[in-house]
Amino acid sequence: MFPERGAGEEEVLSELRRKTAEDLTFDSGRILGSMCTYPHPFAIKIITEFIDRNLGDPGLHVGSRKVEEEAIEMLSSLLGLERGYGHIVSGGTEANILAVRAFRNLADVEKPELILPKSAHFSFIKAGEMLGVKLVWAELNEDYTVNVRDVEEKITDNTIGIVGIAGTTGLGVVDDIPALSDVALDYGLPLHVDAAFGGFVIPFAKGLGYELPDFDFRLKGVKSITIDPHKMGMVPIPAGGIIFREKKYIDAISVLAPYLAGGRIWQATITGTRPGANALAVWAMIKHLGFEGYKEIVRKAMELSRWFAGELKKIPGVYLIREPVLNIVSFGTENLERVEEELKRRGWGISAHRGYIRIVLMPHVRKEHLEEFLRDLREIMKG
Ligand code: 0PR
Repeated sequence: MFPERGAGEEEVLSELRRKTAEDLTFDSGRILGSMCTYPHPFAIKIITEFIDRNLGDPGLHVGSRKVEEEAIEMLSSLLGLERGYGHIVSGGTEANILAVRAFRNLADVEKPELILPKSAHFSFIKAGEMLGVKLVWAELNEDYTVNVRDVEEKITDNTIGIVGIAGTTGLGVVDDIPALSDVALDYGLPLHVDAAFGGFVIPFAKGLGYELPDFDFRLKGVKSITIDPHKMGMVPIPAGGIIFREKKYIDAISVLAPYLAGGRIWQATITGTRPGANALAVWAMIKHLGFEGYKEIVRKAMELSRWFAGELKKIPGVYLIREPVLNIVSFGTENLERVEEELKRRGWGISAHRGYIRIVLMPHVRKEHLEEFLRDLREIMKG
C-alpha cells in the first residue's frame, strides 16, 4: 500500500534494517557461491560523491563521459589493445547482448546463428531470444573447455560469430581462445570472448606466473570482450564492461537520441539513463589499485583456491570436478542434494544446481571462513 503520509528517516531506516536482516552479507563470510563481493571502500566513496551523473545524456556530463572513455582505454590496454571502443554497462548480461547484437547487425544474414560453448552463461539465451539469433551449442572436452573442432564443424553460411569463454561461470575454465581465434580468422567470423569473470583475473594471474592461455585482443580474431568490474574489479553493482576492437561494431548498434538535454547523441547501450558514478568508480579503482594492486588481490584469491582445493580432496566422499584454473573451485559429493541442503541450513550461501557445488574465492572470502566451511562439510559427510 502506498503510504498516505511519510514517516521519519530513522523510522524508515530501522524498518529497512529489520527487513533486510535476513539477507546474507558479504562481510559475514558466508557467501561462497557469488561472483560479487563487498565493494572497495574507495569505490563506495566515488559512488556517493557522483551519484547524480547520468551517462545516458553525456552532453550534460561531458567530464564523466571522458572519464568513461578513459576507463575503456585503460581496460583495453589491460586486454592488449591500444584503442578500444565500448562502455561501462549494467553487467555481463548487457555486455554479451551488445556483442551479439553488433555481430548480428553486421552479418546481414536472414537466419543468424551464433556458435557458443555448452558452458556459456545464460545471458546468451536472453540475447538469442531478444535478437532472434539461433544458438548453436558446441560440445565440451573432458577438461570442460570448448571442443574447437566441434565449433568449426558447426559453422554454416548463417553463422554470425563465435563465442569463447575466459573463466566459465561454473568452473572458471578458460577456453582455448588462441585456437578459436584462428578458426574465426579462417572463416572471416568475429570472435567474442566472455571474460566477465576472468577479465579481472587472468591478466594478473599471468603476471604472477600462472600458465593460462592468451584470451584477449592480442589474438587477431578477437573482436569483442566482456569484462566486468562488478565481479573481481571491486566496483559496486552495476558495472559491466564491453569493449570492441573497432568502431564499426559500436556504430552497428547505435541509435540516434536526437533531443536530449545535453544535445543529440548516438547511443549503443541497452539502458538509456545509466549510472555515471559506476563508470567513474571503475576509472577510480583502476587508478587507485593499478596493475600491482589487482595482482595482489588475485594472488591471495588464487593461493586460497589451491589450498582450499587441496583440503577438499582430503574429505572422504568429496571430489573436485577439475583442478581449479582461476579462483573458482567446484566439487561434487556423495548425496549431493542432502549435502547442499545441510550446508544451506547451516547458513552457507552456496548452490548446487549444476550437479556440483561452486565456491568462488572472492576477495571477501578469507581462510577462516573456509576453515569453518570445511569443518561443517566434514561433519556432514560423516553423516
Ligand atoms: N558471463 C559470465 C561468464 C558470467 O559468469 C556471468 C555472471 C555473466 C556473463 C553475466 O553477468 P551479470 O550477472 O553481471 O549480468 N555470472 C554469475 C553467475 O551466474 C553472476 C552471479 C553473481 C550469480 C552473483 C550469483 C551471484 O550471487 O553465477
